[in-house]
Amino acid sequence: GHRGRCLWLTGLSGAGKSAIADAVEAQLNLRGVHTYLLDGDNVRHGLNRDLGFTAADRVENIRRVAEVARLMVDAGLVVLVSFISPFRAEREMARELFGPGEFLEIFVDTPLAVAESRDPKGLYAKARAGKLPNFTGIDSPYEAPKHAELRLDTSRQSVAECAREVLDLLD
Ligand code: GGZ
Repeated sequence: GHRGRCLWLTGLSGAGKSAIADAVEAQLNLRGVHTYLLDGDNVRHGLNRDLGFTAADRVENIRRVAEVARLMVDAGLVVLVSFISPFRAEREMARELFGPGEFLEIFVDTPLAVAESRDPKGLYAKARAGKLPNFTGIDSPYEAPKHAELRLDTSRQSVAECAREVLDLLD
């Protein structure tokens, strides 16, 4: 059988985390690997509906997500975690919940200018206009990983190429 793993994607809004996670998950499912995708859509509307985007709320958001991922990895799943997760300390806390080789940190290092130019939901424009405070990359920090297992950049590589690199890392 397959051993559970946590694939932790971190990066700015609009960096391409969800697209890469979706592509990796589809490939794993084709191979019969059981996966679960944890992201804002299924977590911030349920388990973490009490949390917003202050620094303290992001810390708690990531703490709960890491604990849920830990449980799912115990159950043997390959868990894809797709959150900005902007703070190094919380990503390190997440890593420490896992055994050697179980936690793979994937830094989606698409430049801010590119992520901002995509702006599919108009959130960067709102943030620049001062209508959305604490926006990551604008007036809330993003701390880049120093020891990520993989660094990707969707302005230089296609989503399919990024997904391939993640799958190669797993094998
Ligand atoms: C950053 C925000 C904010 C603020 C709402 N800052 O591109 P999206 O829209 O779909 O993904 C972003 C998502 C980030 O939530 P996370 O749970 O991943 O963040 S964290 O890990 O920091 O807790 C964005 C939207 O929520 N969004 N307000 N102020 N992104």
